[in-house]
Amino acid sequence: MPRVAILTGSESDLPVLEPCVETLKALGIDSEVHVMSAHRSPGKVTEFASAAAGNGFEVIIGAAGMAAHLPGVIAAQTELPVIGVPIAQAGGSGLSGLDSLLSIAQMPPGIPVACMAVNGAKNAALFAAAILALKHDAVREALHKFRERQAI
Ligand code: RP5
Repeated sequence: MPRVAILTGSESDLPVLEPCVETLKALGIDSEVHVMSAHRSPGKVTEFASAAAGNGFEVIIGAAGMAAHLPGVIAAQTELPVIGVPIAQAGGSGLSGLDSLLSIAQMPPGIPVACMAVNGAKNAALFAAAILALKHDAVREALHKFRERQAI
């Protein structure tokens, strides 16, 4: 089963990420959620990101709010594709996620991060699935069925 790591900057982000976990599961993709911060636990991020490919992960989703450096810091330490989810929480920074959106989207040339919409957790799962579908037939079929089901 393909494996995705979901890393997020705080336990307070976890409710926003539920649709990501659920969507990956529905598509038959194994995922693990870990809380670690580019600012508060940089050593943990380095340890995880640099070992992720060797540990069998194929895609990493990085979610964070405010000055959201986590996805970029992950991407700097792995060649796996990294999908960023800017987080906006009720009562958060006051910038409604624009701060995290720009922090993730505006990566300098050389280290890309795929940036989803603010709180775009479900799309992060679907984008991860699209990447995995290039290699895994079961994911390609599951994604195809999902797209058929949501068609109106
Ligand atoms: C970021 O700071 C986290 O990703 C979270 O969105 C935000 C606030 O974190 P807490 O103060 O709730 O832990 O690093």
